Amino acid sequence: MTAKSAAAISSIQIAGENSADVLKSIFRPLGKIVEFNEGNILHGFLFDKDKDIDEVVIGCEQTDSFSINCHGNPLIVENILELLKKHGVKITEPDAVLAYILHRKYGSNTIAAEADIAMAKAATIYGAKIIRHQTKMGLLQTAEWWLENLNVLEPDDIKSGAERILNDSRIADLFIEGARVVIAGAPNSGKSTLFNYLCGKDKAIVTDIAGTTRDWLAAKVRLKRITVEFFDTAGLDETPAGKNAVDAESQKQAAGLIETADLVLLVLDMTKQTEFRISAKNVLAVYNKYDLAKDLLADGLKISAKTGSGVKELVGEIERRLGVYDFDIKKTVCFTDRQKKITGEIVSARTKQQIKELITELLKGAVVV
Ligand SMILES: Nc1nc2c(ncn2[C@@H]2O[C@H](COP(=O)(O)OP(=O)(O)O)[C@@H](O)[C@H]2O)c(=O)[nH]1
Ligand SMILES: [Mg+2]
Repeated sequence: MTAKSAAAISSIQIAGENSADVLKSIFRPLGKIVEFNEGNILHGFLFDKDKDIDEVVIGCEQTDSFSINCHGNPLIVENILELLKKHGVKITEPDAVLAYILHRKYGSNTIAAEADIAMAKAATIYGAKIIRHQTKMGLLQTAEWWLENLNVLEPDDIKSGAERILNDSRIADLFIEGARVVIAGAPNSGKSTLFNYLCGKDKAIVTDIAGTTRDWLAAKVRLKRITVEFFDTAGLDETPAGKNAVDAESQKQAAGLIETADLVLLVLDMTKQTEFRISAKNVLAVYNKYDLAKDLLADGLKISAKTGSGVKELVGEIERRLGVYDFDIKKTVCFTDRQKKITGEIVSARTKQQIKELITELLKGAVVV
């Protein structure tokens, strides 16, 4: 379960109905606890014939799954894997072990099993709460209710319900995975200054020389409700594309980031009369250097990236624009690609029988790890 490199501790997961028997034949306990019962933690040695291989701590997680925590020297790990193989254990990928353990734990409640994996990766506590909600009410309850009432429900009601779920899932994803916000704009408009202010340290170099930021920088910042990864880009058109390979590449990278962003902050320099347009699906214009241009009247968000004034309002507006500001975390959503795919298929299903099969698949299909 741990990386194949040197570490203080490595963890090997063993699962399957004969696991306890295998462990009994290769483990010599040191402590008082010698039974491989659920919940026990055993301390002792793994041995091969009369030779000790390593001192280990074994966690008895379920009757048929255990974690062997050994020393993190790759050679020791290799020796333990060889020992296990000798006793008939098949070495497999962590995903396969996880799928086995989840199936044992949750049976055919696929949504609960998926939640177990997804919660561990959630970017914020709100994300984890959204996921947990789907295992009790939310998605589980909705799908079960559809199935039970299939005879009296109109297919269109289910289909529009599924469509709503997919729409809400897009926002839920921002809580679960975090959002990508790209800072774009003309050279010297203050993109790097804003980026530094938002991440609370001087990560990007700020100068008066246009074109200082060539490569993009990224930093994850916790806002009020979600985690946002901000990207400081080379200003578009900062250098004529094609002038040299590095400039052309940084233009390409900036364009690519803008395309995949959840939101683009377009930083405009209030002291200059330049027009700057950008085509992206979600753009928020930010008027910067307000401290130098207080008399100028401009509609919109006015900030000073240098002094930080207006940045708090900007953060609020970012969350509003992303739709997370007043999102109800008790909404029904999908939180895995598998769930989204099936829910999308429900939207375009033609018959009640198709809908029935898809809902059953949503509830009981195999977990994709
Ligand atoms: N007075 C003032 N200067 C700013 C502000 N934001 C940026 N600057 C200055 O504008 C120049 C360009 O800033 P920089 O962040 O490197 O711009 P970038 O090219 O868009 O990344 C630097 O000299 C900054 O100190 C601001 O809000 N007020
Ligand atoms: Mg810059």
